[in-house]
Amino acid sequence: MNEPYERLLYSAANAAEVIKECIEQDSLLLLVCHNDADALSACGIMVGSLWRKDARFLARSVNRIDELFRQAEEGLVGADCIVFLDIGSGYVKEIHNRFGERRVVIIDHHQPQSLDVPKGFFHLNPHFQGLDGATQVSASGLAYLVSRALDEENYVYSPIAVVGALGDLQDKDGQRRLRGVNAKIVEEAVERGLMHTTEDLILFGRSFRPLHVALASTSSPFLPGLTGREDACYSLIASLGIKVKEGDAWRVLADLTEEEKSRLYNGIISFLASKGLPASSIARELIGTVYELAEEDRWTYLRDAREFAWLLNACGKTGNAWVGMAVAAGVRGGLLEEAQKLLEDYRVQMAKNMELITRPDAMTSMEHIVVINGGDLIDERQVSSLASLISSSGMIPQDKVLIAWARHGDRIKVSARASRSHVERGINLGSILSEVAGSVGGRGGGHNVAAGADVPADALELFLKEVDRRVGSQL
Ligand SMILES: [Mn+2]
Repeated sequence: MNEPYERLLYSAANAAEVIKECIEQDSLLLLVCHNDADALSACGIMVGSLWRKDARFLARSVNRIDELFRQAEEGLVGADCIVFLDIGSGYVKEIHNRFGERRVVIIDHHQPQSLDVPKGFFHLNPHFQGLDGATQVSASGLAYLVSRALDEENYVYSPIAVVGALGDLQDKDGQRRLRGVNAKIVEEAVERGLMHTTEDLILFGRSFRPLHVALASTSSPFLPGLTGREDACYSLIASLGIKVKEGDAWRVLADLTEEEKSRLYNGIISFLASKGLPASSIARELIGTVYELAEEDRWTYLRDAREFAWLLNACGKTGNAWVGMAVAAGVRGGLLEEAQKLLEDYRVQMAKNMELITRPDAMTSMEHIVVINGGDLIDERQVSSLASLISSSGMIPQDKVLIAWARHGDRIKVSARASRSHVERGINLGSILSEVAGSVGGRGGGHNVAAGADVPADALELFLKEVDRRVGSQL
């Protein structure tokens, strides 16, 4: 990996040069990102880095890149230099058509639409160095490499890069831990004393939250019947004969003996199996590396990196992206309290969504895909998080690709997830969704394992049939 990594660093340094020039010329920079945890982490890292340089900039998150294109057509985008984060690699031509006159930096890890980079553009994407953007590095990792090239002191953002990668589920490959470029960033964060890592059960808050609360907070994997249900978690733990208190003090996961941990683990598995869930695939998701942010207070939702990612998602998917961006950039105090409230509401909302979509009529099984019909019941901004949850909770058959959708006006937002074994057998969801969406008048793209699309509502049936057929033929 070393040589591609060196080349990636070189490319990141070049991206930093372009941004540095913009800052030195006192140009107005515009940061544009998507609305998920990785995007907000990437943008937060860049916001923090630009603050430190006293640069003039605006930052905004968009649900779809078309929002920005529409504003550009109305002459409402005034910046001299535009930096795209976690978005843009699939739209190089469109971006060039609208912003060809300006300086543009694209920092993204989605599959690039083409290898050509227009003049005046800078395009940082790990696929150019032969690195897999789905597992090796996320947009926040790339933004971090750029920010480090801007200023050594920006190492303080290394934990945020880890948060973003976990938000994009880059830790999923049989074992739940980060690899590749992500692992290098983890190493750096650990060396600087900003992060602790441990191999353990992946409960949110293993070292500081009462056991039953930690289990109820755990949402990656999502544990149906347990996530969001402290009462159920308490009774499960008690029924396993595990003491929840030592004297007056609540016990935390880290206090448990190995024997107690395995009793807990097996207890969770039998609980899920008793609900008819494919417990063994969920079980695999429950063990791995836990990433803790050493400098965050223990009472916050920022201490556990996976939970931090959830908090950012909660901000982004409820129309409060700016709150998440600010927290990722380092703002605390009242804004953090607001973000934590958003996460609490979001957890409840997602638990409700999970109940809605696991009703038999909400799921349709086709030959190679399972379709989750969100209809008007699910907020379109939450479709992709929901798809990730369902795929991580192992609730659908492993041999099928998951497609979830929800309506917004006369459009349909689609989100798709495949397993690693699909990819090994040749599936590339990014290209399938891009081509099929394009053929029915929509647009789509993404990674081999995870992709999204936006299509006209009246083309939904045709779209699903064609995706099913394409998945079959790629297999
Ligand atoms: Mn991303």
